[in-house]
Amino acid sequence: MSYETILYEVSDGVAVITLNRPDRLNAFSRQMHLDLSACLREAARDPEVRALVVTGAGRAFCAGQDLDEFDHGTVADLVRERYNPLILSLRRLEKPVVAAVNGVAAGAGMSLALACDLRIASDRASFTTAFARIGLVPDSGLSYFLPRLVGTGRAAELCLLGERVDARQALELGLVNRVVPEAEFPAAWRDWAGRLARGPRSLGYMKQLLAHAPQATLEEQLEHEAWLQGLAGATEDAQEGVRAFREKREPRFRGR
Ligand code: T3D
Repeated sequence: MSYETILYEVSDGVAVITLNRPDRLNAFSRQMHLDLSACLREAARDPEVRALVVTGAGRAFCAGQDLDEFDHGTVADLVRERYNPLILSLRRLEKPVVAAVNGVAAGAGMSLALACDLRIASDRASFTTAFARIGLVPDSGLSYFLPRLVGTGRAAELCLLGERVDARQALELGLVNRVVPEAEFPAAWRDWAGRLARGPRSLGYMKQLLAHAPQATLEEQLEHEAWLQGLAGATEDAQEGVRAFREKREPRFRGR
């Protein structure tokens, strides 16, 4: 299927979602919300898709809400109706999602990157929470993910002062997993995505496990691990993994 504001391409098990409003720094318009949620549904349903990448066209990753479409009167409703379901659908997707942060990520664009499972950044990327500058509070999960990634003190600094951090600072803070030079960036994120797409079905369960941990007690988390280990252990991929180990060869996972 094709989309008005998003490029969507599937190859070798990887769905690449490119936010495609480069003249607005890929800011979220109403149409881009509709397109993104539709293509996430498509990727979730498609058994060929085993990993996803979210990136941006042009020089930005995503500049958050399109401020030309901003309406002070309906802001809470828009957050509930558009951003919250988007963040939840990314987190509930049982397939790993990589944010390939090619440029600036601001406001809900930064939230989008933080809601992904892994973040790889070009050395031209930067991050700004941006909300303070326009008199809003963080939304789309930013206040949830940011302290978990960087700690509460640094999260407060990034939110209250709203300064823009470059890719190197983002790596030091733990906002991103890896930074690569611009010239090597597409090959680097494609390599990560390819490795995830060739991974076992259990990657989806791992994602659930890690999401469950921050609000669980040790006892609850141990039980959650046991439950998901039961599901993982029953997959074809777990059989293949153990068989391949015994046969001293690389496993060939099928995502089942
Ligand atoms: O109701 C609701 O929807 C609530 C939900 C809120 C969620 C949010 O995301 S709120 C936060 C919204 N985002 C921002 O406040 C960020 C605004 N943008 C910026 O601060 C800067 O543009 C950047 C830091 C992202 C990048 O700066 P820079 O200097 O690299 O680029 P620029 O020159 O500011 O922007 C280039 C163009 O993109 C420019 O247009 P022009 O002059 O070339 O015609 C600029 O207006 C446009 N642009 C950038 N961000 C947005 C945007 N246009 C609309 N909406 C934007 N968010």
